[in-house]
Amino acid sequence: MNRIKGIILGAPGSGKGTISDRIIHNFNIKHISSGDILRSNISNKTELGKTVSCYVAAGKLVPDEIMNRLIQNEMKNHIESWLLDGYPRTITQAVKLVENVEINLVINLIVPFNIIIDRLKNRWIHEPSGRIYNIGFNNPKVPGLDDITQEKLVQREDDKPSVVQERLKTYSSTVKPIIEFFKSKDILETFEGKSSDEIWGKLYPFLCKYIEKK
Ligand code: G5P
Ligand code: MG
Repeated sequence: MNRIKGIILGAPGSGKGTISDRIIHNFNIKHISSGDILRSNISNKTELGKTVSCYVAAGKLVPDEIMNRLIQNEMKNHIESWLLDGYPRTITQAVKLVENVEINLVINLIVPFNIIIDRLKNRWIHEPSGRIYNIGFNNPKVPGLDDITQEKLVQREDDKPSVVQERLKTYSSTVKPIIEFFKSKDILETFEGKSSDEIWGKLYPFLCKYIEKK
């Protein structure tokens, strides 16, 4: 497997973005985050952004037809290795995805929910780039400002505790068939841990076996 056509799966706050950052830093892979694309459309007030903002703010899933169209469009630009983060989120999305591309790796992250709930209280992001910070884990160099652009960091609307509960509930009720679907294709690899460092300690050597480092 020298070209990854992959997915990173995991609950909200399980570290998909954090681990993806480490992957793209070490390997030649493009990171495609459905949430980052939606948030950028919301903050730029595009037509799509206006349609999806109420779903995202409430922690509800955006309808499958919208997401399938959005991701198919995005994927047209990428023929090399890529990692999808946040998509697919329903079995309908998973089935649609494999109609169009042959996925060869699904990285499934498992982190206890009590840890996730604590982390999300402290998440700050640089919205234009999707860069992620966490007070106490990966602090920005200057409090409140992005390391690269020095622009202001913001908290995500959907990181309010009540919305986090809703997102975790949605995840728990939708993930099982997706896991089974990819398990049956023999491409699911699960990495469990209480921290991203612990997960990275297992994932990095695994990836090195299959793909060339940068
Ligand atoms: P997203 O954007 O896909 P989620 O909910 O799946 O959002 P999220 O919240 O982006 O996932 P993550 O990427 O898994 O979480 O986690 P992360 O950001 O890397 O880490 C969370 C925090 O913990 C960060 O602050 C990080 O620094 C910190 N952290 C990481 N590791 C550690 C650690 O070891 N220790 C500590 N202390 N901290 C750590 O989707 C958002 C919304 O968009 C819509 C939905 O409305 C969704 O709710 N959406 C879709 N709807 C339908 N279908 C789709 N396919 C959709 N995709 C998006
Ligand atoms: Mg994320």
